[in-house]
Amino acid sequence: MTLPISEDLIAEANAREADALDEDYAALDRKLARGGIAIDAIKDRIAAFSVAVPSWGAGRGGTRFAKFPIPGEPTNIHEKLEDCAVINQLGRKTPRVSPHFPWDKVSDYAALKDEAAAQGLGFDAVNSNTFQDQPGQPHSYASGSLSSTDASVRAQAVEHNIECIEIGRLLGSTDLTVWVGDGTNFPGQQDLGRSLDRYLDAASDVYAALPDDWRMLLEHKMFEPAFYSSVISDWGSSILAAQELGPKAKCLVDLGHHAPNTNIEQIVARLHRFGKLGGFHFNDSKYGDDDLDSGSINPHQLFLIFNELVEAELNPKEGLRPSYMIDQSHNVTDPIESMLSSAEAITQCFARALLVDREALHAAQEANDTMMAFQALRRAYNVDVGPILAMARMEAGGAIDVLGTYRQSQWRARKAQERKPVGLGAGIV
Ligand SMILES: [Mn+2]
Repeated sequence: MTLPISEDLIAEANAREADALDEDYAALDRKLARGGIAIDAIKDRIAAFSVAVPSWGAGRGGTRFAKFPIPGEPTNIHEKLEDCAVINQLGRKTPRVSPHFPWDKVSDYAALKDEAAAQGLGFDAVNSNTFQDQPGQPHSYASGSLSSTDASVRAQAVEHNIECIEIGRLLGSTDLTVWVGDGTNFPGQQDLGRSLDRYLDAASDVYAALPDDWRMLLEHKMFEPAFYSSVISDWGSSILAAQELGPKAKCLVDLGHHAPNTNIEQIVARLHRFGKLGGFHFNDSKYGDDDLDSGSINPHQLFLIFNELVEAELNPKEGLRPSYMIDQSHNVTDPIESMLSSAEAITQCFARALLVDREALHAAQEANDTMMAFQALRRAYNVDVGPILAMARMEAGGAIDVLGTYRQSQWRARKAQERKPVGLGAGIV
């Protein structure tokens, strides 16, 4: 395996931080032990936790107004894999990359799988794209894809999704994530019932092509690019569609795809209750589908979501295997830094959820002791779990100070010399 950052550089950086980490870890060990929690058991859970990164997240995103590329930005899947390898080498939390087609198309997928493996990476869910037209494509998705009124457009969208499954099999994926931009901008533009019928009919053709061990993850989104209605607009539409399609269809929750102030943790609990919780796209938002860095705006919500996931683990339903991915648009930061910071924020929330005294929480809930139930969550949320994450990372070969070590590596400056510049294309991603 050839990892991109010098192991000596990581070791030297870690040597400067190791004493302070040992002290902090020992102090946290004593604090947690008073509450009957073994810090090493939490560290083992953290060591086993991972979240995928999206191939498209390795590049600068953009808003609908502009994109401002940075020197050294990756321009193809091979360069994106290199950057994802940096993220995983330093952070040790992101060993899988979620590819997107046709953006990541290559001629030899077996070779791409080997190329990733040589850098310590595997592939996560494959993402289909029927929300934009490609050069030479016979039919346009301008009026929808899986829900189009035109049977030949629906057939083309089905065929693309099946092609994504075929590619995913070569890459070692076992999930197909389907998000469609289908919807309307005007009342009356489409029949709201019939458009869902058409979607379900086409989606069932995709479902029928799933291998036995695959899942189809349905990603709902309330608005954008359509602003009056979306065909799979919310978790209600999503779970109804997943129930109709069959047991391999699950719901994927993108944190930004809801109305402001929606109680997402409750949606998580509901989806789990009916065995339909398939996975997450992590990001954060202030107003809409902002795709800001995970935990940057509302880390408490992220903690509450992980609290439900830990509850779900304790009360499993058939097939609980949530898939985790970061789905963000990095408009003003180096994407490597954003994904390092985001993977850390996500893992912190998982660690805090593991620290919740479940016995005390459940007892307080049963006794209707509102304040003590709340305090059971609050105590865990207030713990600085940084030393646990850093220790797990260092033991796995990563950097204690991920951002500091990344900057010392001069990775982006070196790539700016080697890689061709990115064009100034505008566009939301
Ligand atoms: Mn998403």
